[in-house]
Amino acid sequence: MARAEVKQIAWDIQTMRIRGAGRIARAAARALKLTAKATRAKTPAGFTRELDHVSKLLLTTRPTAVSLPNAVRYVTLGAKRARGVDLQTLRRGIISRADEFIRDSRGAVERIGEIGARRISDGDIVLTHCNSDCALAVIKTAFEQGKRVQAFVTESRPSRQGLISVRELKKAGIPTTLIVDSAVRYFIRDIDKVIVGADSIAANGAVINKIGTSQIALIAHEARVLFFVAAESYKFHTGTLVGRLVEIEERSPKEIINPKRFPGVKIRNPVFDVTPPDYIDLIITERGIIPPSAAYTVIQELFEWRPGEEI
Ligand code: RUB
Repeated sequence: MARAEVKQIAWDIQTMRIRGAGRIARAAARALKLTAKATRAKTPAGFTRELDHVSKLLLTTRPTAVSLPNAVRYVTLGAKRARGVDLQTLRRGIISRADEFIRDSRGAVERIGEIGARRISDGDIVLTHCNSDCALAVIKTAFEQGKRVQAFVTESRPSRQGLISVRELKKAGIPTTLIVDSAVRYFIRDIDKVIVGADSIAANGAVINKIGTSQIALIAHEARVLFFVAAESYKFHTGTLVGRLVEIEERSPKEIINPKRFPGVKIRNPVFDVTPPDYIDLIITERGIIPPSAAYTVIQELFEWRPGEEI
C-alpha cells in the first residue's frame, strides 16, 4: 500500500500534479515518512536499502529544483550516519525528520511572507511569474497588513501556472491582472516591484526559476524596477560551491503543441532558466534578506562547508 502511495507521489511530481519547488520537497519528505511507517525490513541495513531505493526514485522525477535532494538529504541524514542503531529508532528518526522538514518548510514560507511584506509599500503594483508559494506569501501578507497592493501575473507558458497564481490572488481579494509572458516589457512602466520564487540558488547568487524569469529580470533591470526573489534556505544549491551546474529540465514538446501538427520541426521546451545575480536586488529567505552576493556565505554556513571539502 505504502509502496503504491510512494510511487504515486513520484509520478505526481514527474507529471507536475505536485509542482513548485517547496511542494515537491514536502512531498518527498512525506514519501520517505510513508516508507518508514510501512517498512517490512527486518534489519537497519535492509531499511536503509529501502530508503535509498525510494530516495533514488524521488530524485529522478525532476532535476532542477534542489529543494528535492535537499529534502531527501535532510530526512535521511540521521539514518545514513547511524551506526549500531536499532531498526525502530531509525524508523522513528526518519518519521520525525520528515515531520520536522514539512513543518519547518511551511513555517519558512510564512516567515518569508512576513519579512518580504516589509519591502512592499502601500499602493505597490507587484508583478509575479509562474506560481510560487513564497512570492505569493509576500504579496498576500502585504495585502493582509492593509497595504493597497495590486498584482500583475504572467500566464507562464507552456504549463500556465500563472493561472494558479491568479486564482489564489483573486481568492485573497487582491486586484489582479493577467498578462501573456511577452507583454511584460509593454507593462513594465506600471510595475513597482517584481517578485518571483526559486527552484535553486547558486553560490554566485544566480537564481534558477521558471523559464522566462531571466527575461523579466532583464526588462526590470532596464526599466530600473526592483527585482526580488523569495525562497527558503533549502533552495540554496551546495553543488554550485564547487562549480557544479544546475541541470535545466527540458520537458516534452507536447506541453507546447502537438508535434504532429508540425512534422520535421524541432520543438524545444526548457522549463527553467538562469537569472544572473546582477539583475537581482535581493533574496528574501526565512532567515532574513540577503543580497545575491551573500549566497556563497549563506550556503557555506547552512551546509557547514569548508573550502576544499568534497560535496
Ligand atoms: C515552479 C516554479 C516556482 C518555484 C518556486 O515551476 O518555477 O517559481 O518552484 O515555487 P514548476 P515555491 O511549476 O515547473 O514546478 O515558492 O512554491 O517553492
